Amino acid sequence: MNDQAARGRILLSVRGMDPQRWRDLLSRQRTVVLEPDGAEDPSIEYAAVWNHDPDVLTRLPNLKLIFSLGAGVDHVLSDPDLPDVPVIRIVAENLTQYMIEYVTWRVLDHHRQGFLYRTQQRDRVWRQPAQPPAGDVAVGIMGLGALGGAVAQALKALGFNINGWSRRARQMEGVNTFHGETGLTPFLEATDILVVLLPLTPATEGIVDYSVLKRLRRDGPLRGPCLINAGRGRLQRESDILKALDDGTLKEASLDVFEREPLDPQSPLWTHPHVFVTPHAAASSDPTHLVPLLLRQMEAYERGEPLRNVVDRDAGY
Ligand code: NDP
Ligand code: OXD
Repeated sequence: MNDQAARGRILLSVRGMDPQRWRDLLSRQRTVVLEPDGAEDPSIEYAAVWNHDPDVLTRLPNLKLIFSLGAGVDHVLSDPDLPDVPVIRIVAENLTQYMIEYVTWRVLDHHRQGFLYRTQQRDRVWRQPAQPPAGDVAVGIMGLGALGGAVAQALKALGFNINGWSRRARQMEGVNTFHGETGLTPFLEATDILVVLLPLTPATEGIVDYSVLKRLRRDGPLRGPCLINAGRGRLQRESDILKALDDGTLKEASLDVFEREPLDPQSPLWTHPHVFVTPHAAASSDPTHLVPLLLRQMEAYERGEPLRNVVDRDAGY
């Protein structure tokens, strides 16, 4: 038996993204079985999944680890028959860098009045509106984890004031931190641009609703609060966002994620003049960068080393 054949095999179960590149790269070191093959196969020890079919994992008698092919794990934990083995999520420099770029781009567009300038250009209007400095603007980040924490530091370096909200108390250099239920209102009231980088869990589902948008700072330098959601679509109530935009509670929104994806062609979000839509593209999982991390984790596990980035199933992320 050659070295590759002796190693634990990987089941790749992927919906809504092309598995080919993942398969090619993983296959350089281990045998990969593409679902629907693999049921009852005792040589499969690992599963690498994105929106897998719920029936699949329970049928693997020797499954040892489950890898999410993304940072979020709501798609894994929603499996009612999820086997009781560690679930590993992605934390990677490359993914974090993409998210820093996306959020910085959207924050700067709201801050530097991109929506207004695009309208002015369309109408051939030559007018310079007042521009507040970044130091007068507060960006509030919901979720201060691997992504939210890195985004906070990048925006801090640009001169924005940064507020951060998390589940547990956190200290972070240069960030005004808030946590839990009691920290939410003071966090929102001190925020001009709200950035959502939370995981989707039972505690966070639907959290970005009208009552949250209503509590954002109304008399800030941008003349109205802005929303950026790059976490998960089901964190937000889209009807509440539209209501808040239309009654002036919210000035503008950049949305990368939606309650239902792909976004319905009939959704008014597509054409709303104060909404910027991207198709869940803020920080896509790139197999070239991520497969080596997965393979290294498998090797470390086989050497008996501690696992990294293990999901806390009770917390849901
Ligand atoms: P982490 O698990 O590292 O961080 C999650 C953060 O959210 C933590 O600060 C955590 O608090 C906080 N949090 C969780 N639950 C609550 C709660 N109930 N109340 C307040 N704060 C809470 O996740 P990442 O930063 O790696 O990723 C965040 C999310 O981004 C992913 O789950 C995924 O859904 C999304 N994502 C989106 C992408 C895209 O392309 N649009 C790409 C990649 C990820 P605490 O610090 O106390 O634990
Ligand atoms: C992720 C995502 O969770 O792409 O990584 O949304």
